Amino acid sequence: MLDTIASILLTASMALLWGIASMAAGSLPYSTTNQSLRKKRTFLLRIAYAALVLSVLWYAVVIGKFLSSGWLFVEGIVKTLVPLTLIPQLYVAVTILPRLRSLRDSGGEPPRQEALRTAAHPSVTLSFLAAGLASGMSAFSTVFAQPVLPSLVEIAQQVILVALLLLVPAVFIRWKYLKVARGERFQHGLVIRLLILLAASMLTAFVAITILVSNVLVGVHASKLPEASDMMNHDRMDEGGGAATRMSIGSDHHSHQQHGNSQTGTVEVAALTGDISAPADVKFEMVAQQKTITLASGATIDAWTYNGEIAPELRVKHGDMVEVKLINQDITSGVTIHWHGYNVPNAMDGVPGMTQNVVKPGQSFTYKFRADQEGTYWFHSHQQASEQVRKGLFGTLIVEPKQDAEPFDEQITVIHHRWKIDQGDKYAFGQQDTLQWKQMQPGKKVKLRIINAHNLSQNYSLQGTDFQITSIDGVRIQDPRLLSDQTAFRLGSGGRYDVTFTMPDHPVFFTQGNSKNDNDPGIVFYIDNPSEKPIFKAESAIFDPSDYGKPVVNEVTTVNNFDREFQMILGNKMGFYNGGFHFLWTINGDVYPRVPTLVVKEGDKVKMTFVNKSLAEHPMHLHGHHMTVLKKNGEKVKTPWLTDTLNVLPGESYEVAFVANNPGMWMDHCHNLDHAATGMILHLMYDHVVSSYEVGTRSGNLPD
Ligand SMILES: [Cu+2]
Repeated sequence: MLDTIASILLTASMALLWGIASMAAGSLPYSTTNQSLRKKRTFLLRIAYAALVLSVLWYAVVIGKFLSSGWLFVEGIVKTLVPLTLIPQLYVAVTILPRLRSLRDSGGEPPRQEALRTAAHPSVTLSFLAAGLASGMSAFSTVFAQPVLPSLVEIAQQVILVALLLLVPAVFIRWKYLKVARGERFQHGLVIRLLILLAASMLTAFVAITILVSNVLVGVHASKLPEASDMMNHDRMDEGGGAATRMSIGSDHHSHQQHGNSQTGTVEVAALTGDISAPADVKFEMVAQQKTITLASGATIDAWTYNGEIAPELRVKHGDMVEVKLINQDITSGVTIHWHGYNVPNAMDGVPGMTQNVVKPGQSFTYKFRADQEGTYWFHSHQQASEQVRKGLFGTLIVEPKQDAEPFDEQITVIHHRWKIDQGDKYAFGQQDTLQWKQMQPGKKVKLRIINAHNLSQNYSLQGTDFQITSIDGVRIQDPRLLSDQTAFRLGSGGRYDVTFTMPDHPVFFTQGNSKNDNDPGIVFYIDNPSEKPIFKAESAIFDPSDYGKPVVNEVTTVNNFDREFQMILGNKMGFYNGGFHFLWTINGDVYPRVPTLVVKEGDKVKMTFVNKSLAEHPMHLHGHHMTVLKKNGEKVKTPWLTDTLNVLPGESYEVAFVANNPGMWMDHCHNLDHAATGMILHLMYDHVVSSYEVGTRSGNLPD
């Protein structure tokens, strides 16, 4: 963050100084006396040295970033902006500045022809201008589009851009030089000189605007999402450096053949249901419907709900065969149910256009799967999820242990959401948007199942008691140590923690952030006096899962050679998505559908590296698999842990791994659903899986 601000300030100042230097250089040939030539030259040299010092500082910032955060954080800059600025500046430092320093003082008036010729030579002003443009483009890029692993084409585009912008000034500068070379003196007064400068500037601006407008038009057009696309038509594939897959070999796969074929070994997504022949142990019905909901404070929301409720709970036993019939009553854009973090077979994953067609009003779809993961999960619609989840199309899925009931006296599910009401945003635990008071006797064991169901990452705190975090994203932590109430914990969007404590002989307070406001959601556990709240103490630490409990040991924690390795640089830029101009959150510099699809073979051990170079947190959610976190910021974590939604903070990098053991086509996206809605999405695809679903407005399947 600091390095980004420093880079912006430094490159912008460099651009300014080089701009002043080029204007000063342009005025050298107008000198009528040796004294004025000398004065202008001295001024020019000072400005140029200052610009060079700033650029050295900027390179130092880049080197500092490399040393502190690693190569992946600077690769894009080093491969584009550094050479772009270094080349003209080196040229200035090595050839132009010595020439200007050696301008001979002829001692007479007016200045000698030779000195004026040297000063007017086009290479002088043009190289200053080039340095200025390169610095300006670097500042622009740092603000609007941090470069990520540029291709040769992109580098060529930048060089051509600089050349085009220099075209008009070059014509003027050369005209002046030829005049000086012919021995003509400049008689222009200040007004004429300003007019010449104005004409040159306006023509250059015209070129710049033409380039900008054509870029915008091309960008708008190119970013429009097609009316229909299927997942088989990705032009861009990333095989993660592993053995060739069916996708690159070609075969029948990439063509129009879209049905499973036992001879070629391909299988259709719709056939990936898992074994659901057994009768259901539990059956539910979920009716998607619009409903006006009143929050605890009295505020009302025009919600979109399942069963007319906020966060209905599905509670089942580990091992149950679960059947959920989704019926859409009146949600016009259609709905689905995605089982967040639950690694169901692909056909049950609830992503419209990938694993099923969206369920339109009057239609239904039945999900059936074995509840073979115990723990705290949630579900939500994956059709235009940024809007539908915000409006309330979500619920909780609690899978209890098969036999022994858990030794808790009280289990509370806290689904944290942010509602849009007329007055703005309102945080709530489900429907409870104000403080709740719960009586609890000392010695009682309490379990909070905390789910972050809104888009922003959130700190939580439990005041007045030591506690344990007993599971992360539904997965139990072995030997979790006690944490003091001075430890806050942070959940990215979609993430879940189970938090347990034994009620002490004084009140306990669970709250979002460090809110002391009674109009914010929170739960006070009291003994007899329902008004006494613990005095809030600011936390001094934040829970770190990379050093907690017993390390996870599994198939990917012990391998050194992965079958495939993928890298995802999370960034931001100003750009276009589906014809609109947005502040984009990018993966490897691009947004859906231009981010390559990751292709794996069943059984592959896969490593993924997330590098967050952007200015925001990104909870990265991979469907269908839990990821084992192996490294954080380049260092092995003490306790590898399992997650389905890894919150990556700005400046952080993580290495995670998983076994490709759940064939299908899976989304992998940022669970800040507003980020996903403008393209922070990619896909993971097994090379033998084919699909006949399509995404786009034609089918109405809009799976962000
Ligand atoms: Cu994001």
